[in-house]
Amino acid sequence: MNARPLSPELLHKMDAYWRAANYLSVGQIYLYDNPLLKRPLELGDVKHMLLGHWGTTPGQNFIYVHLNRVIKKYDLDMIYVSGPGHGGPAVVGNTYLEGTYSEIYPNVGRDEEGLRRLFIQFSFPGGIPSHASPECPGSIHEGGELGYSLSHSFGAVFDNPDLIVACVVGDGEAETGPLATAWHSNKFLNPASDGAVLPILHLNGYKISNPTVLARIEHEELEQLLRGYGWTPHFVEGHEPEAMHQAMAATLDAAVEQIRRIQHDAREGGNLTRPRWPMIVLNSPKGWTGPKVVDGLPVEGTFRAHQVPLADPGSHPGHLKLLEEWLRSYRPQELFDERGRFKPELAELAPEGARRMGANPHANGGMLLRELRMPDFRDYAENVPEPGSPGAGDTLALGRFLRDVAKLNAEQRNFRVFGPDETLSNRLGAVFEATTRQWDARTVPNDEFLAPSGRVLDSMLSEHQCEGWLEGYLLTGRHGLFNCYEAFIHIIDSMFNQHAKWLKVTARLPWRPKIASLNYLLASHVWRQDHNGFTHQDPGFIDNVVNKKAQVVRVYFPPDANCLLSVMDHCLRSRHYVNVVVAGKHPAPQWLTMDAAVKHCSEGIGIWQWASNDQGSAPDVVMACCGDVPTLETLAAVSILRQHLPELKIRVVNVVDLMKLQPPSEHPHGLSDVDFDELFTRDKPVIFAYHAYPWLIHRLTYRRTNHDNIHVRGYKEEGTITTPFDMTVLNDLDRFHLVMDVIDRLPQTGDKGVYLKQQLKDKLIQHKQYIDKYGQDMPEIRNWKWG
Ligand SMILES: Cc1ncc(C[n+]2csc(CCOP(=O)(O)OP(=O)(O)O)c2C)c(N)n1
Ligand SMILES: [Mg+2]
Repeated sequence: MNARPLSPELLHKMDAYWRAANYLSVGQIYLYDNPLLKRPLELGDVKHMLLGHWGTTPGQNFIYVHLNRVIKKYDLDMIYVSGPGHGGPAVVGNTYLEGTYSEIYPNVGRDEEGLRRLFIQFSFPGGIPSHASPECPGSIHEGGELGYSLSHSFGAVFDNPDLIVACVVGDGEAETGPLATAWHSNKFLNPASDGAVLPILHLNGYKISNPTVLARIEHEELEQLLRGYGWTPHFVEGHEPEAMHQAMAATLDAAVEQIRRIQHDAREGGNLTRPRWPMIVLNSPKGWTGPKVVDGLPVEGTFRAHQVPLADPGSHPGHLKLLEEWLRSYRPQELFDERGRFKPELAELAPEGARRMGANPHANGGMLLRELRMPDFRDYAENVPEPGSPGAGDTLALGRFLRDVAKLNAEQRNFRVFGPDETLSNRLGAVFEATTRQWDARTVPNDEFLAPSGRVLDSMLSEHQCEGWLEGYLLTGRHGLFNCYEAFIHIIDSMFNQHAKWLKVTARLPWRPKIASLNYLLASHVWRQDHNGFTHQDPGFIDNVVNKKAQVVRVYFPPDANCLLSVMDHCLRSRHYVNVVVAGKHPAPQWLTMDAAVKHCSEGIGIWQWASNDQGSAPDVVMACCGDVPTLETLAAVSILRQHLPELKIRVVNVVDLMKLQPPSEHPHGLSDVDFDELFTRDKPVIFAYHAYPWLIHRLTYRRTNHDNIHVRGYKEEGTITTPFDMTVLNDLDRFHLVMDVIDRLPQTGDKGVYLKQQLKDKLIQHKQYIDKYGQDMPEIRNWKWG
């Protein structure tokens, strides 16, 4: 390794570039006016509210300047992921210096007025957030919620063989579960057909007010830890700028050359043995180059540098002086000319055109998005000669469709299926007829479907990784699906939140074209956890999802396989949403032919006329259902009612698209009040059997005319290892309870109703006795058929 690769001149310029980025960063945090310090700093030049994070920023500026050098030297296709994204001033400042910022936001031009605007807008009402937010060119990762940088980076490089993601990992961020597990991503990367991630662990020693664990273990332990995760760590340590520039440059050269060698060996030499990819540990002071001591307390190189080191120049005259000294220490007059233009001899250090990290199209995935080649989902239809025909399992049919989506897009390499070891369990196994699981660690003879490349990434038991990889994959312009047990998708509640926020904000940025939707398939759901029981019974993810902006979220409950196919076809074609699809994997009755399913799913909600008998008159009761198991129980309840109380007029309404229930003012899918009243009536009892927690239905319908008459049954946290039917009984969602609910609300059922109710109560006791004795549901339940 050449220990001093930088000529004195280049070193001098790079240091000046770094000073410029640092100057812009401090300017963003503090300055309201006087952007070039042409006159002495006054209190009026300083913002009233001082917000932002200085601590991480100079280190990230240092990294960015050095990445620019290697991009130019090696003509790299590289993007930057800022794990500690609160260092927003760094990415904003650097994209400004390289010119991309002003190209997107011409209002923030490359002159004195532009600088003033750049400074004011930061953390200012009506301006930009203080993170590597969607507004920032070149960002695919806001980094507000720490932990996902490395998974996002790997998602970005799958199937992008020429791309390198430089991923800055905060040493505090590295303590989070998602980040800790993400080091293992290197076992899933194919050096021939994927790109590379260069992690840069930013070991600045501190978080907000604590040291970091990785900074307080021995050097040897840290090195062993990273080696144990399969990386080759290179350490760059110190604080003296000149030595650090040389060390960083030498190390980056070595890392890039190592990446190139690995890729060459794999691509030209066919060597797909798992490589030990390089990574960098940058051990530099937190708040490097900032104030050393403030009010008698050390700041640079301590946790006190995390946010705004000089917090209150208004009431501390000394702080104003320190701030001016700090800003002037970067010698702005050497960096910007009289008019505020970045000096050309420095500006030329940045890469050009799309090689600039702020302009790289991979960081604006919608620009690269290509449509999926889709098979005709109707070709995978289940044959449904009559409602209630047996089906082998809804996800089974979907698996065949996904198999062919994978096959048709194998050449484009832009579709992947993700899952935490559950693709087979969720009964999507058909995909393995067309592809394999991508896995670059060792294999032994009995392994199944593992190969160095494949469309499925489901061999790591980490919902965080699945989510992070998929998000990174989507954000860089590709398509995918996350299949997961319903209960455990909660693990990524918070990651979903962040992605939904990203989608909301980017939807109104005209320079960011839309990306493919994030599709969840939640199979193995609450009602069928026969052998797993209570721990696996939790449909609450949906409640979290509907909190997010209506433009972004969609929730679907296809009641059978043909509906599932139709819904998933729609989801895979859609853009910029989060689609949640809940489906069953067990053998279950099928209700709709493909033609009927397409119509029903297009409408999202509708009367099932074949199951209703209120044609030509007002119904006495509306039996609504949403979800495969609630639909089954509702239809079984209807058949009991039809047999015992034939004079009752019953309307069956099935809901596929949950968002239809909301008013159109709340969700773009919402039914108009007129349409809602037509379906659910203005005054008749509605017995609503719902897949998940019942109160969500109330929340969605509380403004509807007939809300007071809507009576919802759903999961009420009663569960255990028991029979499928008993699960519904435990939660009062079973057919018998549904019938009793009707009788209770219809006085006209009179004595006939009272007698029927008594029989059903007896039935429930009989059911309990039967399952206790035989360990399965009664034959009349197991063999029940519609019609
Ligand atoms: C998941 C999560 N937990 C807590 C926080 C609050 N927080 C913001 S910055 C920070 C410290 C980050 O430390 P580090 O990753 O080392 O970043 P740096 O030192 O570069 O600022 C914390 C705890 C957060 N943003 N995200
Ligand atoms: Mg830190």
